[in-house]
Parts: sequence; C-alpha cells; structure tokens
Amino acid sequence: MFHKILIANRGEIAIRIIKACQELGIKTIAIYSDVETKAPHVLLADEAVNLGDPTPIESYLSIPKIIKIAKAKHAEAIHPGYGFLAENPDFAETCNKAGIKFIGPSPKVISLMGDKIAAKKTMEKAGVPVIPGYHGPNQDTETLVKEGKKIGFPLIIKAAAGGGGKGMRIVNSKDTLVDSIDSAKRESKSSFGNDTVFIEKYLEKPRHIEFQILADEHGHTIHLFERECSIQRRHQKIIEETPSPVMTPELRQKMGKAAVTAAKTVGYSNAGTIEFMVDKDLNYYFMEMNTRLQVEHPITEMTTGIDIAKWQLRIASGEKLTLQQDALFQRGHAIECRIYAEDPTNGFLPSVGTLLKVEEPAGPNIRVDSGISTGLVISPYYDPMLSKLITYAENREDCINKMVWALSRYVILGITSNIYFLKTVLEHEQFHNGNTTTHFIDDYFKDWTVSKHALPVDALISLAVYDSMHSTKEEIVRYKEADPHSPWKHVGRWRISGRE
Ligand code: MV4
Repeated sequence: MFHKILIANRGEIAIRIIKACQELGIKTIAIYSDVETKAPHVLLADEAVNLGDPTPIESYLSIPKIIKIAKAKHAEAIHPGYGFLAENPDFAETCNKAGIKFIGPSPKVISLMGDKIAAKKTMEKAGVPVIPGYHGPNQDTETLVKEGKKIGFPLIIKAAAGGGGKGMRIVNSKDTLVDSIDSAKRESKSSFGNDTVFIEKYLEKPRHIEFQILADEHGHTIHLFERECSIQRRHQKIIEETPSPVMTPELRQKMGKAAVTAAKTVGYSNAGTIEFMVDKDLNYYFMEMNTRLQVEHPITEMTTGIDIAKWQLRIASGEKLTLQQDALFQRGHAIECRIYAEDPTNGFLPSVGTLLKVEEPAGPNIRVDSGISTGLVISPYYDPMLSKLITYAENREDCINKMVWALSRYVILGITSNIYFLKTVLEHEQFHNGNTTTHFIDDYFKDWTVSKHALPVDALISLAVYDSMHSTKEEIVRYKEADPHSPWKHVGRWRISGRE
C-alpha cells in the first residue's frame, strides 16, 4: 500500500479521500489556492501546499504545478477526485510517466471513454445496447437529414464534443430538421470548437440509471448495483437514490451484467460508472462511462457497506479485489441531496460570502460529506457544491422522511443555499410516488423560483433552526408569537422544541 499520496482536489471530495487514507494509514498532501488557507481539506491533511492564484487554470487544473509538488513531496500516487483533472488522459499519463501512480484507469481508457462516439461504437460492438441513431463521420446536411428521417421523429441532435445540454436539439418533425441541424452545429462550434454532431431516437422523459463498477488490475470486475440520478436541474444532478424506484431483480441482473461487460471490454481498472438511459418500458441504453469516483458514490456505500474510496486506493496499489459478485447485495434505501451555495429564489444564481454559522445534522444513518465549516469564505472561483447530505433507512419512504428531517436541521448562515428547495422537492407527491424522470424538475418546479417563494426562506429557516439550538423553549415560543411571518412554519412537521 502507498505511504503518502497527493489529493489533487478540494472541498468535500478531498476530505472524503483524506479520511479513506487516514483509515489505511496513508499520509496525505493537500493542495489549495490563495483563497482557501483555512479550508477544511487543508486542515485535515498531513501536509498542504499553496498553489497561489485561485483561478482553476492556475491552480487545480495546472498539471505542471501539481506534478512538481507531488515530486517535491515524494507522493507515490495522486487521487484526482472528480472534476478538474479527474478525466484528463494527459494528466493521468503525465503522472504515470513521472513515476507517480494515477489513482484511476489507464490514460488510454480515459481517452476512449472521453470520446462519446467512440465509446458508443465500442459498446455497440460488445453487445451493450445503445440508442439507435447515426454516429457516423459524414457531417454534410444532406447525409444528416437522410439519417434523421431514417431514425424517425422525435429525434435528438447532440454535439459529439458536448455535455451539459449544449448543442442539443430535440426535433419533432422533418419541417424543422434542417434548421435544427444548422443551429446545433453552430452552437457546438462556438461552445466546443468542433461542430461534429450525432443523431439519436429521442426518448420521452427517460430515467438516468447508472451502475457502479469496481475492477482490479488483475482482470476481476464487479458491479455494485444501480443509482437513480434522474432528478436534475439544467443537467446538474441534485438528488440521487438507490435502489431505483423502477428497478426489478431481473432488470438489475441484466443491466449489471451489461455494465460489467462494458468495463471488461475496454480493460477497465479502478472505480467507474456506466450510465444508462431507461425509457418508460424499461428498455435500457448505454449513454457513457464516467472514469472517476462520482459525487454520488456514498449512496452505494450505504446500501452495500462497501467503501469505494478505500478500494480505489487498494486497487491502484496493485492489490486484488477480493469482493465476489455473488456475495454482494443491496440492503435498505439511501438518498443523497447536493447542497449548493445558490439562491433558488433568484434564478439559482451562485451565492458567495462568509459562512457565519454551519451546523450539520447528525443522527442514526445520517451521513454528511461536507467541505464547509463556520468561518469559511465561499468564493466564486469553484463549483458551488458545499456538501452532500446522505440518509439511509430500511425502505424508501423512511429514507425520504429522514432526509426531510435532516434537511430541516441543516443550518447554513451567511450565504443562501438550496436546502429549502431540496426539501420541497422531497416532499412532492410525485417524488413520493417514485415518478422520478429526468424531466421531474421541469414538470413540477419550473416556475418555483419566481412565484410565491420570493423571500429568502432558506436563510430564515436556517436562523429558526439555529435559534432552536441556542435558545430556551420560552424564547422560541415568544419569537414565534411575536412574528406573524415566522419562518417556523416552513420548518415542517418536526418543529424543534428547543432546550429546556
Ligand atoms: C437524451 C434524451 C432523450 N433521448 N437522449 C443527454 C445529456 C444529458 N445531460 C441530457 N441528455 C438527454 N439525452 C436521447 N436519445 C434526454 C436527455 C435529457 C434532456 C433532454 C432535453 C431536455 C432536458 C433533459 C434532461 C435530462 C435528460
């Protein structure tokens, strides 16, 4: 096993990885920028090195800076976390060439899966179902129109270099096909510098269901079942759960087998995720493979009891994966909510400033993977995700109720967070029904931000919860009675009685 590694990331995921290292007796080196001198990941690591300029290009994306630090500090390996350099094949290769083990798959596999068209073709050849469509090299309008008509309507045009919905067009009839091809190409060119597109049959309100994979460097590959990640806003996941409300044992077995085939086909090693889209008839199609540890990995850890981050370290150090597929099972239900520094009452704009108070919920089967603490300054330089709240319970309904409870006890003062928005989503009847498609937020929360919630409810609720922790019962009662607009009414079923 490694003695010392560098974590090329920040925030909650750096902390998650440092904790795994501490359990395994591995020393850790953190990196940080000028705006993060007191960040929790810096305080927790054994050593920390300043990168200077906070802009991502000059800090967490700077391959030369990070390699130089790793060498100077004698790191044996680098864990990239997610985002930043996690899926950059040049970084993985530079690490390995410098004699520093990149904790993840080979650069070749990262590169192959980073090319969305090549990935689909590879999977199609391996017998993994892909969405019918045209993924060919001919990009002239005539060919694309011909292929589009063959596929039929509705269809979707996607940018080959794309992501996050950019360059994507849904086409409902042949009348708008040419215009959509042209505008998708123009948007792709301006966003990615590449106007290659592909066309697929459009699935109505699909679900995003992904399978967690673990593979060692000796040819042993397993899956750790599924995660349902359909609840997203503008292609950004906000709530994930496992098991999926629509999964059956038969479908799970088929998709799990397809996921393992997908990983084996490309000679995958370390942790990875196979993303599928699932339509209303439960047909499933390979979408892409993520060659990293994912944000939502904790829900899999909760329901399988397996520590994915620790296995990443063991696998990268050459150890054999001793888990056997037949011995693995899911137990109970887990949900994750992503806590963002953003204002749901103001277009979900990022909210920056100093965290005046952070009080995190605690209790049986409540996990908080957090990157924040009181006093931390939330800067505009990085991703606004502050932490992840994960609950586990025997069944889905209990797990939802526990999550609502935990959200209503999460105090963040100083900036605006999406906590109240998340709580509203979880309380929605259609969420309870398991009617969780990728269009859930659009269908049920489209105008949420501008209508009746134009007050900083989040901050007020936070204040109310904070008050409850620091006031007597009598003070709370007086406060409630004195204020007809008391935020207490938003706190929900579990009013806090305050201390005696
Ligand atoms: C699709 C789709 C339906 N059919 N592909 C791809 C990127 C991901 N972020 C969204 N993607 C989709 N790909 C096929 N063949 C539906 C989505 C999709 C979506 C599309 C339009 C508007 C909002 C959406 C939200 C989630 C998923």
